Formats: sequence, structure tokens, C-alpha cells
Amino acid sequence: KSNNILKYSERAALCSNGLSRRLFTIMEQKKTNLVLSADVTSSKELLQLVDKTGPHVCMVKTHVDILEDFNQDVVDSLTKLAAKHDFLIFEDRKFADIGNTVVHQYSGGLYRISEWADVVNAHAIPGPGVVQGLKKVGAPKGRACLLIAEMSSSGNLATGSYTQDTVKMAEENKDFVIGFICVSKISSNPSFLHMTPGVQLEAGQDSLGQQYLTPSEVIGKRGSDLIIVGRGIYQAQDPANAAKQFQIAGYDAYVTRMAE
Ligand code: 5FU
Repeated sequence: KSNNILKYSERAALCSNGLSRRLFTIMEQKKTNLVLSADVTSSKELLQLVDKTGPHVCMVKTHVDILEDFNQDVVDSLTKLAAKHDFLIFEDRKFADIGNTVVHQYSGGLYRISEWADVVNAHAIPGPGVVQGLKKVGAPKGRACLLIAEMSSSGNLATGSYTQDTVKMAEENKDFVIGFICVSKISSNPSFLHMTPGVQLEAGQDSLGQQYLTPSEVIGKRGSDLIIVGRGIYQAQDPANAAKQFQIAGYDAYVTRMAE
């Protein structure tokens, strides 16, 4: 069976990595494939947004370096909200350096990302050393990584053989790499997660190169697994209701895809 018609629970059973198994299980139980991209710049706003939208999401994605008032309390509170609402935390750090450098960027500095983020991501551009470096820090803590195989922005260079080689790099590191940032299904391995940013309820673009597709296009037609939504939720008048709309649109597209 291809991953387009397997249920989340069936895919959970096929995962060797505990985090991907947990994510598929949350998706099944909460009926959601929505990832909130919580790109606000104050920690108070971040925590309020996450508490309001938490029931509708399976994962919260952060850019912790855009917070103007980062401190340890923020990640403690975020971790508590993750337990309260049952979601995973994904720091969208986009590591892109040699293994030795990413070891320090991941474990140390101001943010100590490996202490609190379940999942991080990396560009494949440095070669497999970036994954090995992250794995050295993250694997003992039960963490996991996504590789950026495609991007949503116009004119990006992650296409063609670069994308294919990134998939290969993931396959060779399946114990730690659990999937991809991508804009379409790029692997038929049902244990890999496909996560797609650039999602709004209507297709379009912003003024700085971001390109938007709809949940039904992303999940239904392009065969991705999760939608990542930022401004479509946190800039809405009622973010909780907007999150609910994306939850319904994304989950409906999944149910429809399986029935086809
Ligand atoms: F890897 C990528 C990518 O290719 N496109 C993205 O948009 C990551 N992103 C992130 O998803 C980006 O950094 C934002 O955090 C988020 C999209 O936010 P939006 O407000 O829904 O456009």
C-alpha cells in the first residue's frame, strides 16, 4: 500500500523512530495534520497563541531566535503546553553547517535547542555530516530531524537532483531523520513524514517570495502529510477559530484522499 492510502495509525505501526510514531498517533487521536508556525516575537503572545490553538494542532513550530524576550521560562511554559494539549515541538532552526558546528548550535548557545525541541530541521547542503552532528546530540535524547528537500519560496534552488539526493540522505539516516520539509510527496516510504509550509485557505503569495497553496492541494493532490500554517492563523482575528478551519480542511483532505 502506498502512504497515500494508509491510515495514520497504520503508518505509526511502521515507524521505527519513536517520535514519528508518536506524531502519527497524535494525528490519529486529535484528527489533525495541522502544524502551527508560531512566528510571533513576544513570548507572552507566543504562549497565548499556542494555548488557544493547541487543541487543533499536532505540532507547534517555533523560530526561537525571533523572540525579543527569550528566556528559559518560555521553553518551560511551552513544554507544559505541549503536555497539556498533546503536541510536539519543532524548532525551525534550518541547520546548515559542518557537523562539529551544528553540535554546538544545537546543544549550546543561548537557546539550548536540544533540551526542549522534539524535532529540528536541517539543509542537506553540507552533506551527511550535518545529520551526523545533530544525531550525536539528539539521538541520545530521543530527538529527531527533518531534512529540507524542497522549499515553498519562489526561485528556491532545492529542486531536481538536490531534492532526490536529500531523500537519499534521509534514507541512509532513517534512525534519526523522520521526514522532510517539502511541497509534494517525494518518498513512497510510509514511515517518512512530508511537511509542507506555504499554506493558506486561498492560493497566492506574499511580497517577499512566499507562495501559498491550499490544504486540499497540499494533502489531496500533492500527497503531503502535514500542513504548516503561520500567518493564516496568527494574523487572523480569531486564531483559535482559524486553526480549527485549517484542522478541518487538512483532515478532510486526508480523509478524501484515502477514499479515492
Ligand atoms: F522551509 C521552509 C519553507 O520552505 N517555507 C517556509 O515558509 C520554512 N518555512 C517557514 O514556514 C517560514 O520560516 C515560516 O515560519 C513558516 C511559514 O509561515 P507563513 O506565515 O504561513 O507564510
